[in-house]
Amino acid sequence: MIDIKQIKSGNRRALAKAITLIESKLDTHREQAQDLLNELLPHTGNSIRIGITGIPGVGKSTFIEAFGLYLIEQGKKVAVLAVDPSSPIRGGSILGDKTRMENLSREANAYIRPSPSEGALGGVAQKTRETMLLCEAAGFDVILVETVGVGQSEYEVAAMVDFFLVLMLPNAGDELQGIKRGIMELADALLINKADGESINLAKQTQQHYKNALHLLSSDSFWQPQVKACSALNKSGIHDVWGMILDFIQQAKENGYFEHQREKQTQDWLNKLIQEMLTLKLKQNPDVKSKLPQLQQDVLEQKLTPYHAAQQIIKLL
Ligand SMILES: Nc1nc2c(ncn2[C@@H]2O[C@H](COP(=O)(O)OP(=O)(O)O)[C@@H](O)[C@H]2O)c(=O)[nH]1
Ligand SMILES: [Mg+2]
Repeated sequence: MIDIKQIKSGNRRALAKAITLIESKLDTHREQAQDLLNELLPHTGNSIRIGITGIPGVGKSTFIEAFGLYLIEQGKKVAVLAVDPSSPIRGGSILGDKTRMENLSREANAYIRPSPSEGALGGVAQKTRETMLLCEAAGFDVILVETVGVGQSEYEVAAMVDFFLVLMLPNAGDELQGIKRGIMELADALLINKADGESINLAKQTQQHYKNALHLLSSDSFWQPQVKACSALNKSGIHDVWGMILDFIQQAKENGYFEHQREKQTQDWLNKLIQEMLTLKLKQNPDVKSKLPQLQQDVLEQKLTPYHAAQQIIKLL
């Protein structure tokens, strides 16, 4: 059994075990995991949750290593999690990247967890959320959630963090760099990475370009999204990024936005789970199972409207 006290004292093995339980597909494990989370819940919420996204190759892993090491120097405990639904195909993104985060992964105050390959209820993002809570209970004060900015997962990550950071390449001409406009609008900051060597000037131009572009996006928030530049490779600009995030958190806490956003996120999460549980219950209901094929057939043969078929199914619950 997993010892709550050990998790709370930051025991890595206990934490790893708990996360494995969270990620398990077995129903019994899921029950145990939820019981565990329930007990730990009062000890969660005390971290700064940062989402990091960007197209492959932009330097997320390199940045996370540099940023993570910097935070550890500042006395923080840093957990790195990933939401990456594409990982089963590619064999685990962050896992391969662990070599790139070699220095960080050796730190006692860092914990790197690759993306769970599959999510049951709530999907992969659900498990990442729950893992985040476990890490908070274990005393991690900064949680970095990485996602590859090419799918749906970045929306899910944005919905579970306090600050959402989008990494970009120095490339003023190419306007959106494969990052969807919707993602830009979620960003609390854009970070032009690889601002080093011959790219320094281009990075500055890109920074200005996005400053102008973001200025056009009207915002009724207290926070005007920032555009920064850094070199994850040379570890420059990292301090500035952290300063900006601290600034954001301080302001957000003062004006109530921080708490409000977390509440909203939890509410949305609850609603999503209710929907999913309903769907699951429906699928597993024996009456539904036995009646559905015939109803489907009737609908296909135009003997019954889809509305009536759906009604009959719902009545079975
Ligand atoms: N010049 C330069 N190269 C970088 C920087 N950050 C990352 N890279 C390189 O870009 C490539 C992709 O980096 P990686 O961190 O794996 O990107 P990810 O796919 O977004 O995780 C690697 O070869 C890195 O060494 C940087 O700040 N400057
Ligand atoms: Mg990577």
